[in-house]
Amino acid sequence: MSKTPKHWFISDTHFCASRPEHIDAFAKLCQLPEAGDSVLLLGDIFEIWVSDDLAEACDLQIEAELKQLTGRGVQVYFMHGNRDFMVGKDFCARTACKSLRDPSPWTLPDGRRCMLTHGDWFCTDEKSYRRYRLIVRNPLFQFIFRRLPKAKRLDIANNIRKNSIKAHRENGQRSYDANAELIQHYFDKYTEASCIIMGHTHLPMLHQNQAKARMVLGDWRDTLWYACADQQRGLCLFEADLKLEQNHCRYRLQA
Ligand SMILES: [Mn+2]
Repeated sequence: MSKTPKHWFISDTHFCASRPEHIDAFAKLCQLPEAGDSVLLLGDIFEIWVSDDLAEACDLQIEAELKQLTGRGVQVYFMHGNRDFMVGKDFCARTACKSLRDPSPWTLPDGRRCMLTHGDWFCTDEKSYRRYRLIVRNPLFQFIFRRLPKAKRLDIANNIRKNSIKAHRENGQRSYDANAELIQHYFDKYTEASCIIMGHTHLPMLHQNQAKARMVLGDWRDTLWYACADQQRGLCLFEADLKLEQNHCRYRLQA
């Protein structure tokens, strides 16, 4: 008898060498999905990704976990965030992850139609970031960037990282939330979905407005966030400790 599949959603883990406990936690989390389940990585999984040929040791540990997941029959999908938008074909070939466009439609096990997105394009209140996004997501920029020498690429990446940290400090949290009008407009005009699942803002929450819902996944710091959907329970957003010993369903969208 086949069991009903589960769908797992994770974003904004920002994996980097300075937080090895997050990498250990990810290895534990990867034990939970079973063959036939889907894992959806919705952006900013890596703190920074310069190019597939410059993956660092901690990145390779994550790749190994993903390869192990896909190797035992779990479908893993990778969507770019604003930190790891340079993840490319070689990464997908090494891990057997499928790349997922932003946004992408998705149907949960209970039949609910969703829209998956990293979510940064909903954060329109932040002008300098909008300009940055137009440049770095441009295919011509990426074409040129990939052909620069390694040292130059690392240099540019480090500058991007520094500016991003600086912008966070100067703007504070507020301007980073999604634009509510834009979300409403998107629901009204551009999608049949009744639910958006997104990350990016680091403000984990289930927003519900009549029949429409928006689940925002959380980032990984002193606790971990992930969502899991199945046929019976609907979609739950969990917060767990770093050892994954205590998992609490903080928000739930009923099936
Ligand atoms: Mn982001």
